Amino acid sequence: MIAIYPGSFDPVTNGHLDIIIRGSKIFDSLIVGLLKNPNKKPLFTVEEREAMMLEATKGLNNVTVEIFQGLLVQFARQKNCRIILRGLRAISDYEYETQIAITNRKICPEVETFLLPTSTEYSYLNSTVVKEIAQFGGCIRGLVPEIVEKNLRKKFRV
Ligand code: COD
Repeated sequence: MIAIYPGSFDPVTNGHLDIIIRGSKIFDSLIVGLLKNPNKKPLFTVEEREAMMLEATKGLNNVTVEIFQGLLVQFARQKNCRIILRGLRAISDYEYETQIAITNRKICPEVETFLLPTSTEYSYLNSTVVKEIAQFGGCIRGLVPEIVEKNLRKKFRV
């Protein structure tokens, strides 16, 4: 069974990676779908985010990384995939995640969403917090893959 793990991944954190590693053990193949959203101004370009994701997932044989635009369910259809995998950190994520899941099911009933609770050590972590810590010179070791730590330092010149 194929699943898509979609997101902005601006940038990928060890919390995302935890879901990818665990998801890769559940599904036969896992596509990490990186959204290219013309309405948003991310810190990293989609190509930079893709390069970091490829490096972070390079040991995982059944994981591929792809950029998508437009509706997630259209991307899922193109890939012949009926499962969307999402991570759940806290109860605060629940509302947002169920809203996306129900919307996606409304527009494409054959697609189901699987919510995987995060490992406790990453339950506080998100890309925004990581960027803020890095911007002001704080230590982000252990929160993100090495390549992301290196690129954040370069971006913020710290
Ligand atoms: N531990 C575990 N999981 C985590 C952690 C963590 N520390 N941090 C984040 N996650 C999970 C998130 O809960 C999410 O499941 C996933 O990782 C990705 O997170 P983000 O923040 O990178 O991605 P989002 O939430 O910005 O992604 C939103 C989508 C790209 C899925 C959404 O905007 C989308 O599908 N857009 C396409 C347009 C569309 O189809 N719209 C209609 C449906 S809303």
